Amino acid sequence: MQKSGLSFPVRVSPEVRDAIASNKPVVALESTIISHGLPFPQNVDMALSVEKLIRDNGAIPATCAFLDGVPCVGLNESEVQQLGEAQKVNKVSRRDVAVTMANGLNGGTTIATTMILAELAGIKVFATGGLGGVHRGAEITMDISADLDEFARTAVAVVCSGPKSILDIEKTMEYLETKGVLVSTMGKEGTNVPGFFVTDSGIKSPYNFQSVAQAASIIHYSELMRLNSGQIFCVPPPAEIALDNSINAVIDAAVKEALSLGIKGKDITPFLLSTVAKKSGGKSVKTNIEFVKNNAIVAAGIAKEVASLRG
Ligand code: PSU
Ligand code: MN
Repeated sequence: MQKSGLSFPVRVSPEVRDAIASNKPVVALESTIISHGLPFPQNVDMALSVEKLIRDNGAIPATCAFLDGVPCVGLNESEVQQLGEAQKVNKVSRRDVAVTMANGLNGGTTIATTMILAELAGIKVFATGGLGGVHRGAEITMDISADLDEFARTAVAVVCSGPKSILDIEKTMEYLETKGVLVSTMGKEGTNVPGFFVTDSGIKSPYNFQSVAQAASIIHYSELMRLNSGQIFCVPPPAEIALDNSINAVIDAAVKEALSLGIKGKDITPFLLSTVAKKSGGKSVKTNIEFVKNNAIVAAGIAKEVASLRG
């Protein structure tokens, strides 16, 4: 093993480092969605266009990943391309961080790990598609995404379209309540939690917010009270990009298929997403990309408000 002697093991790009040092708004982005969530080449197109959208909306994007074992915050275009094309990329959640570094692997960061890297770098806001959560049948399999516990220990706000509808959303919400994690959904009072592909999961959101300033204020008070936890800001996919409830039958079939094939652990989410993509004739991929873009715009707005509250 090489001794690096570095006390700060994360490679933060100069642009992101400068932005953080001068209190400019920064939005972190994950990379499991690139390496395991979406097919090539749509994954690379999505990643680059989300970065551009964040810039167009006044913030600096910071895509996170492991390159040859080095945790990176802020990738350049060719690094994004490389990650999107590569066949052997580890899916890195909290459990996988140190082993990925020790073995010098390339890795896509899940929500949990992107939060870890964002916090180390000093980034407060992060945008993605959908949360990991409590899987259907978790009362037997005990499959609960490490994303959920990360919110209980890492102070980063995630803007997303709710827990993936391949999950048990009701149990996911219960788990987050137990862990003391705020979930607030954009929209008027009474707007339900979105279900990733669908605008309304049918599950009540504990809170709602109407403006990016309100979201930033919650982040601010959470910091002030040293809660040391993250927040989940859900943005329902707009009706024109959301799928209708017929996608639920496709999801149910994919969950059954995974069960019959014995797919488990970290492989189940990528399996379900790619099966739903195939069975929906690519429609789910299109929707997924569109709501990540929508979430990135909201995240840039929140990051700007957070910066101005600090300034
Ligand atoms: N959102 C997407 N596509 C994805 C994911 C999120 O639109 O592929 C990834 C995230 O990285 C999330 C992970 O953290 O799936 C959850 O995996 P698991 O259920 O194994 O914890
Ligand atoms: Mn799992």
